[in-house]
Parts: sequence; structure tokens; C-alpha cells
Amino acid sequence: MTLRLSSAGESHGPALVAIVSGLPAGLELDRAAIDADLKRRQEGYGRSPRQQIEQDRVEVLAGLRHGRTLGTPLALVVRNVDHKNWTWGMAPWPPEGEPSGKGTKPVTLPRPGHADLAGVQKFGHTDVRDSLERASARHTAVHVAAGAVAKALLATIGISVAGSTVDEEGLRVRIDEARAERDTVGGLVEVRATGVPPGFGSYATKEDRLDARLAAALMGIQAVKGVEIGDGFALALLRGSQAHDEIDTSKRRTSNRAGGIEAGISNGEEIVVRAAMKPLPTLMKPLGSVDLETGQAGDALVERSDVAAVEALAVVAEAAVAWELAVAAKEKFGGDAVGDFVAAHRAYIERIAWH
Ligand code: EPS
Repeated sequence: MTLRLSSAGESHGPALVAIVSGLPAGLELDRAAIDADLKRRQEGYGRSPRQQIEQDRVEVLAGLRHGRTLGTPLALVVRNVDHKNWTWGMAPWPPEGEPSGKGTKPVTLPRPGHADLAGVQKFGHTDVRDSLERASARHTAVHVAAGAVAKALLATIGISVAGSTVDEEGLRVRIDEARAERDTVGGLVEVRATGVPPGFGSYATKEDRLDARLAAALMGIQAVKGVEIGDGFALALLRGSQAHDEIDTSKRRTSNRAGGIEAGISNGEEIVVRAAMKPLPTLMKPLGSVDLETGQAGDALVERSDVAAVEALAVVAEAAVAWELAVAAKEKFGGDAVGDFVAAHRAYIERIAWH
């Protein structure tokens, strides 16, 4: 069974939900490990005061018994604590009583760089909030929970995945400067996966290619505008003799410019991917926009937001890469019971004599 993930949830709605199907039975999950990743995602430097409201914790509604997966769909929930301030504004059903709390007035001034304008045009909304709530990066919380589950599966075959920011010190300086000027910044993150054997993904079709899948997974995260695998863009300027990784007699590489992937297949070296995040589009000193109600020029919506979410992106990107690698691992090794999955991995490693 293919590993699948679907999610739902608005930023200020009642909760975020993810359903993970295709997990083998008998996989042990650690609630504290999932919650620790949720906390890491919230702690990044430059986050908004919203993070003091939320204390993300995973709830499991199905698919788990006494900490072990049942081989049935796993239902993960992360509640939005802030919803208590939006119970009228974000009520799923027509709200009763007088408007109160947040989200009672329609948003009509779309923010450049956000989903606001294209979202209302596409879906026929009149209130920009109907677009921005789902476009918000808030729902990455439940993807991080799913990523933690993926990491638990990968750990059974010795794979680990870690995300970090590139130049954390420089980033923090830029965040402080931008905050002082009421502006926002973006930045770079890197994810490394170790223990991935040769043979994840395939050259057979575009959809099979592991690099394409990782790029889509990273590009699918809010505010990501660029992705590279290994030395990526820098390879374009090198000669072939400088760009490729020589093979030694143990079939390992003496360098890793390819970032662990050749022809869409893992080659056994560390998988290295990077993502570039644009500066966040909700600005305290807003850019020019148009009022969708009056047609007049106006300043874009100003609301509480982050100065940067790059450190959060490192955690979200880690989860996204872990998820894709878990999908590829499940595809390669199968298994209805986790022991079958592990045994198939072991047999494969023996066949290719991989150390
Ligand atoms: C976000 C705006 C901010 C962030 C939010 C993403 O939320 P709010 O508008 O409620 O202040 O804090 O991220 C989260 C809540 C989160 O948990 O990551 C946006 O517009 O994308």
C-alpha cells in the first residue's frame, strides 16, 4: 500500500487535521518525539506573538493503539488554540449571535506576495480571509506531525533526516534589523538525510524521480521560491570533470556534489537539498494594493505576522523530505507489518552488498 497524506485546516479554524494511510502495522510512535518537532517548528527566531498563543500538541483520533500503528489510517489533529478568539469569525456553520472577536469584518485589501488576490479571483470569494486562512503556513504544523511519523518509519531502517538554516547567525542579524524597520526577511534552509541506500526513486518516469519528488515537496511549502539538490545551480558553471562524483571500489563516492541523487535515484550518499524562502508578505509597512470593494488604491492588509519563519521552514522542510523518503522507502520495501518492511530492507542491502 502506498503511503499517503492528506490534510485540512484553516489558520484560525478549530483544528488542523492530517490523515496518513499506508503505514505498516506495528510501528511504534513516540508522542513526545512528535510534540518535540511541533515545538521546534514554533520556536524559530522571528516568529509572531501567535506562537505564544499556540502550544502545538498532537492528538491521535484513529489508527493507533497503545502507541503502535494498526495498519489503518492514522488521524492526527493539532488544535488551533487561537480559534477561541475567532469562534464567530471562523465558525464552520452560520454563526449565531452578534459578531464578536476577530474575523468579523471582510478583508478587502490583498497583500502582494500572498494568496489573497489570485485566491479570491480563482474561487470567487469576496472576503480575502476565505483564501488567506488556508494559504497560511499555519497548517504546516500538522505536516510536521506527519513528518515525525515518517521519521519513525525511516528510523527502523537506519535513515535519519535533519533540517537546519543556512548561516543561522547572519539570519538572526538580518531578522533583528528587519524587525527594527518593521520589515520581513527570507533565507535558506538545508535538509540532509543519512542512511538512504542506493535505489530510492527511479529514472523510469518523471513522477518516479526522487529529486523531482523532493523538489515538489519543498516547493509545496509556503514562501519557498527555489530548490536545489546537492550543488544545484553551482553545477551549471562547472566542467563535467569537476561536477561529478567519482566511484571508488566500494561503490561509494569520493565527493557528493550530486547531493545523493543521480538520474532520479538515490546513490547511497547523503541526500542534500536546499530551499530558498522569500521574505514573508504580511508587512507592517504595507505595499500598495487595491481595495476590492471600492476599486480605489489602498495599502495592503496589515495584521499580526512573523518577521521571518526561516527557522520554522527548516523543521517543515525536514518533515517534507522525511515524508517523501518514507513514501519512497515504502514503495521499495512494502510491508503490511513493520517487520516485513525491515526484513525487505535487510534482504536488499544484502543483495547489493551495501555497507
Ligand atoms: C501566518 C501568519 C501568522 C503566523 C502563522 C502564519 O499567524 P497570525 O496571522 O495568526 O498571527 O504566526 O503561523 C502560525 C500560526 C504557525 O503556527 O506557524 C501566515 O500568514 O502564513
